Amino acid sequence: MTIAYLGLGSNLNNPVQQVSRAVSSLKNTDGIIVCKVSRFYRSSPLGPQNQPDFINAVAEIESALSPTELLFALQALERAQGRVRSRQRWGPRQIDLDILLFGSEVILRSDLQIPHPGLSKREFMVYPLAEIAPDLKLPSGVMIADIRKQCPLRLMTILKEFDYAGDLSRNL
Ligand code: ROI
Repeated sequence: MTIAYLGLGSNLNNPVQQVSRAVSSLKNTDGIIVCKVSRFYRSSPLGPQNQPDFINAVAEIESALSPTELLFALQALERAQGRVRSRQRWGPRQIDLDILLFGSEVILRSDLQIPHPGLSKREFMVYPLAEIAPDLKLPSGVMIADIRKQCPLRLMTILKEFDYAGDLSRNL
């Protein structure tokens, strides 16, 4: 079993419900145990601005699946949840499930890069990850807490009413 961190995001068709549904689907997936889920964060879109705000969260899982098997499982969940891949780069999406970290593995393939290449720069990944794993060290040896210090918060708010993480909320 490997501890992995997943980024969840949605900005279409009731994003809060979409992210909640993705958490439920992950819980029902063989080979995945969901250990923790961050609070939900509302963030302004990275990329084209003519799209709705996103709801983002990060989940900590235990994976019995290999990185490739996990990638395929996440893609199947995205499809089951009605994600249609559009041609617009960085356009709106109903659900997006990304592998941020997989143990201490570093994978640089054309179809899969771990750690997620945007991880250190995207506040909507960094803050929820630091919330549920404050002592986490990345494969590079850098601490998530130090990345968070370097990562501007921009326009991000926490949705209090979707506080899955209970007393972990002290971390922000
Ligand atoms: N912007 C935000 N704020 N959150 C996301 O999850 C997100 N995902 C994306 C793009 C379109 C790059 N922008 C995003 O894929």
